[in-house]
Amino acid sequence: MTTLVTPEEKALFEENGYHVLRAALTPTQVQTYREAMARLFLTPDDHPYISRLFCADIPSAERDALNPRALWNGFDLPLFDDRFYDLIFHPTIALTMDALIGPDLNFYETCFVTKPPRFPGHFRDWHQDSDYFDPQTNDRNAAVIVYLDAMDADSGATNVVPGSHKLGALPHITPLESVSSRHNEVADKRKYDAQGVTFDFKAGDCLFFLARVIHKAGGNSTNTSRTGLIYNYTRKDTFDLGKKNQSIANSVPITRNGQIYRP
Ligand SMILES: O=C(O)CCC(=O)C(=O)O
Repeated sequence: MTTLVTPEEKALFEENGYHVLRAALTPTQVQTYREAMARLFLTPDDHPYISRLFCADIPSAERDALNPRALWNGFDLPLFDDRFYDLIFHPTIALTMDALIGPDLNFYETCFVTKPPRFPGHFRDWHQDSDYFDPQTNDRNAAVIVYLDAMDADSGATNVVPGSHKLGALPHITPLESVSSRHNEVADKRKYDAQGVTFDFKAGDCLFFLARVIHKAGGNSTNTSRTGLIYNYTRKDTFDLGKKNQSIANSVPITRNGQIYRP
């Protein structure tokens, strides 16, 4: 098996809490998931699981024609398209995650985040994903963002605060701005602006980061939507000590002994 993560990259991941992998998806694979997202964007209002999808408050006239409901976030993606289930087992992604937080992974949660045209930089502001998951038996819970569109500092690229996983669990609040995600964010968020770093992502690139790393979605000042698929994995001995996460595919075995698990 090819080494997907070098010892130096693993050491940097433990130090900074994140790892960038370029071209994890082929252009054909990117197209497959873009088509699945295009279908999800057209989910009708009477779909039984519509409550798993969230709309941004964007006037109809300003919406992206391909995303008429102005969806910006959604969970449990396999409810909407089998292709989102397949992605969980993508060998390059799952085995890279195994090398970073494993050995031996189970699945935890699926979601997407779309940054529509003129998405504000504070809309999905600084937070730790672990605020939704704590308490867990250990910190081996990490997300991978799979970029389906190019994103840079002006078009929605994710920002991370290097080393911030070492701060432990920080207090979170509901955003105070009138236009916002209404999702949890760190209480004193503006102090992280100067510490954040971002990247120039191409479609098919991936960003892996521990659930305790402080991160945010960048603003999008362009005229086109930018989407990332965000999948969380845990090491198999990472358990919820509070309410059990009941997301689709939660606790499904993904890697064992350095290989993709196949029943
Ligand atoms: O899409 C991004 O760039 C980050 C989104 C995010 O952090 C989240 O919604 O938890």
